[in-house]
Amino acid sequence: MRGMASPTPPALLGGLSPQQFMRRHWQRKPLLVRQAWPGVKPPLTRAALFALAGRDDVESRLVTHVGEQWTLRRGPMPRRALPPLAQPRWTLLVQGVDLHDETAHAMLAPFRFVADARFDDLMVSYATDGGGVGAHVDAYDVFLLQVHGRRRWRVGAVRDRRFVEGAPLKLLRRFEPTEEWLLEPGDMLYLPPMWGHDGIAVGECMTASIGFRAPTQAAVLRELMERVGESLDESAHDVWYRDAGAAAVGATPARIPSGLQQFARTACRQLLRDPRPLQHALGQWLTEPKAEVWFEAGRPNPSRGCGAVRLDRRSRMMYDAQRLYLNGECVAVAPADARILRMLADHHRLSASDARRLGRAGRALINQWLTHGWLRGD
Ligand SMILES: [Mn+2]
Repeated sequence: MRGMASPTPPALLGGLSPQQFMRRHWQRKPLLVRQAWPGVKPPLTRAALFALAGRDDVESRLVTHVGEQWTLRRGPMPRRALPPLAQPRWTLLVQGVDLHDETAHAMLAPFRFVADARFDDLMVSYATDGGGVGAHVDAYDVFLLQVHGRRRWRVGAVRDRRFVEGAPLKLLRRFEPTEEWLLEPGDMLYLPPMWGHDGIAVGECMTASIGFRAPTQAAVLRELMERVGESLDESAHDVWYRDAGAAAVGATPARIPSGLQQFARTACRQLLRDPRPLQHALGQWLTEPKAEVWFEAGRPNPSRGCGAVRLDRRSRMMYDAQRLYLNGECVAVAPADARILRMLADHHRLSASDARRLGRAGRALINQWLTHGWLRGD
């Protein structure tokens, strides 16, 4: 990465081991780490970031403000839509930079002491002097890594979660910061979800936000129920509702019979008694590529040999006790192959010698994934 080594915990976490950090700070309280990443450089240049904001497969936002007057514009935006660099108080936010930039993607490696399932994206924000998005909260755990210039952060627990009415951004109506820090390049601030924060650029600056998704119960239910329904094995639930001996309905034929309600409830309960369909649906959902992601088709391994491979940076790969999940697909493989393919998921690469230990089915998967562009030859 431009000649700089990435730091590892405990240095990255100000002397805390990942275990200590997770126990004391994760989802609980902020942590400021001075020089978490000494010598850090922006993963991409300002010009490259602006170019990303011009693409329609990249999510970007431009926020400007004059006093209390905020303006939000959503991308894609051509370079000429961005204010001049000399103009203060504007910021450009580009989501999912890790999907588009190899250096940004490599910056995630030191943060893999948190489960991949929780990771969302790496956002890069560029701001001119005084730029920011106002005081707000996020539903995300986030590491705010200062990669260029300085930014002043004000942070505080939020009691009043109401927003300013009529503003294009969700700005906290009342924000009472209890801490204030000026972050220099290499400094990092961890924030748990729903902590109020307001970051204001002091001169031109760039910040990388490594964000971790905390799904809601509603999202889990919506996504999992749909998938479990789709994967339903009809034959296993080929049981008819019976109402032999049911009473005549008399004057209320439109009323839904309580026996039918009970039948539906029992069916759902029986379906969920087996945890596997839910686990499979969860794995598929968690590894589903984002809407804007597409893969360039690749080539399978030549001949019978199986060379070293690595996961494409856009691929999401996870596993549970039964299955492997890659980009929304769920595969069952024999235990010996599963052990090797789990290494691919954990390390994002597989050496040629490990790949050669795969059985025929495992090699076929590797070739299929190479063809999809989900894996790359190393
Ligand atoms: Mn935020």
